[in-house]
Amino acid sequence: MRIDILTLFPEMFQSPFSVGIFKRAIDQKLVSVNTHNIRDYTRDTHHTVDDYAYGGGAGMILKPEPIFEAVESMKSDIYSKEGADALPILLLTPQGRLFTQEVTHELSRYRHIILICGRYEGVDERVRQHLVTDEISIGDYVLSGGELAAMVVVDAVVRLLPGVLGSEASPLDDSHTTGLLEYPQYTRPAAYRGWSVPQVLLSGNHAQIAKWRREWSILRTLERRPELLDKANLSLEEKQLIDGRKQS
Ligand code: 6GU
Repeated sequence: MRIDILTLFPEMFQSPFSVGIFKRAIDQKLVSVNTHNIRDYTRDTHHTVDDYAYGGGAGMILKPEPIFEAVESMKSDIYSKEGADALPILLLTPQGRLFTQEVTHELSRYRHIILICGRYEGVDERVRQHLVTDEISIGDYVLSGGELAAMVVVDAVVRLLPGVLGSEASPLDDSHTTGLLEYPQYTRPAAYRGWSVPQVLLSGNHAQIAKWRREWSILRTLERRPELLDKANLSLEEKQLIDGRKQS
């Protein structure tokens, strides 16, 4: 997968992509992440990227021309005109569609995506109307710019790409993919400061362990995020477990 990021602050993206699974994915060429400075696409001597809002008000607005030109130059570098039509061009903005695990799966199916980091005060509306194909928000709070949100999106999408996680870990088991939160996890030592690991996990009985984990996933979801249970795939027995808990 190829990911292009348009930003005023490309230097923000250096450290997250130079460690861990990201670095490995980039080194193995499973993904290429390219940042582009919007300022490089200005044509005036002052390299102006923003300007006052028509109608007044505080805050500067990102100008349309450098953003359009950056995206267009990228498209013409890579595609014939038709090929670029399906290319997702995503604007990161608090006004966007809420980013969920479903959206990560959706985005992970593209061969190429372009992310445009807005800034909180705003982006000229013509970018929204005539350039971007979708707008994404990572939650109901306000960040000073779209950069951190873009990193969140890229992280969540890249770890789903084939070969990025080791062979054992499967993104299909993730919280929010199963619709349930994760069960409690332990590692050695079996007893620490008198706190013991649940006996069943030491038993070697895989069926019992799977049952214990599934139950804890369900109970933990019930306790912390009950609204997720509506979408989870539960057996009749599991629904009864929940009803039992609700009544007690
Ligand atoms: Cl994508 N951008 C900004 N500036 N703030 C946000 C956001 C994005 N998502 C949540 N808050």
